[in-house]
Amino acid sequence: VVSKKIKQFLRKAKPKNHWHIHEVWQPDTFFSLTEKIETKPEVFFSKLLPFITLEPQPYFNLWDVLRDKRDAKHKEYCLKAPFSDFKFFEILADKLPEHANLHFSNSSAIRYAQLFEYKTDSIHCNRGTSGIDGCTSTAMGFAMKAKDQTVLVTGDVSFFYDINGLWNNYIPPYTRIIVFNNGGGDIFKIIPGPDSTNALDEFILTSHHKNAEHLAKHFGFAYTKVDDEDTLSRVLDHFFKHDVKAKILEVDTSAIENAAVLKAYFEYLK
Ligand SMILES: Cc1ncc(C[n+]2csc(CCOP(=O)(O)OP(=O)(O)O)c2C)c(N)n1
Repeated sequence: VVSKKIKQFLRKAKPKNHWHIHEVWQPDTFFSLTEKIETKPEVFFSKLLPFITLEPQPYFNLWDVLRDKRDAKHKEYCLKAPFSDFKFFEILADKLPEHANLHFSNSSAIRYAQLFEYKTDSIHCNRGTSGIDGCTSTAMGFAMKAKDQTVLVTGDVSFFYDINGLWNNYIPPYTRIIVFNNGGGDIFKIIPGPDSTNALDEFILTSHHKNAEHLAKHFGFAYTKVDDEDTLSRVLDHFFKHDVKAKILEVDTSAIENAAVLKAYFEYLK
């Protein structure tokens, strides 16, 4: 569970029962675990299904109506959202091919990612300790062994931090990396706390003006940079197609108040 708000909501809700279904690992994330079910979810549900009716219950309908309302607001906001990290994730969800293995880095990448739906189910992120170290290495290791294309979507600081992950002679040419460069660790403008200190820019956000162009060349990747919505859409129409080289696309949103666009989104949903 990535969202702290959802985690807190479920903890406060104090459910009467919480069953965790997994072969080996049943953490008590919501402080209310009542049953550890040591099997695969598909085995559990195949045994459960014959005993239950799938007619919608009032509780389901309650959430279903809320979700419809949220979906409508989400669509409205997307229509008017300016070019930004938020907009990039919206466009990505639309353009990403069906069979991609999608890897997200920490931290705003995986958070934005959760606001949209993708055509693929192969979605990965390290949320153990939520490190920005290793996101690229993990994705490149995965890419080497995967049959289908691997696509890493990463923030700029995570990308520069784990740059040695590209020092690998076996990265398949259909591998794709998208760096959304918002000029620092923008997550610290999004989460409450750091945004109220005057040390934010230099010591927490670590603002910078670097880009990935020379690193892309150094590691033998093709490189494209975009900083507006129309070009981004056009580039993404071809970006995932097979080619002779692995590619890096840099989406430059460093001149934009990305955190404000995201905060306005959550306000709009209320
Ligand atoms: C190894 C490690 N060091 C520091 C952090 C703290 N941290 C979390 S997110 C982040 C900044 C990430 O910035 P970026 O990759 O540009 O993405 P964004 O802020 O847009 O999410 C940092 C430094 C961490 N998670 N892991």
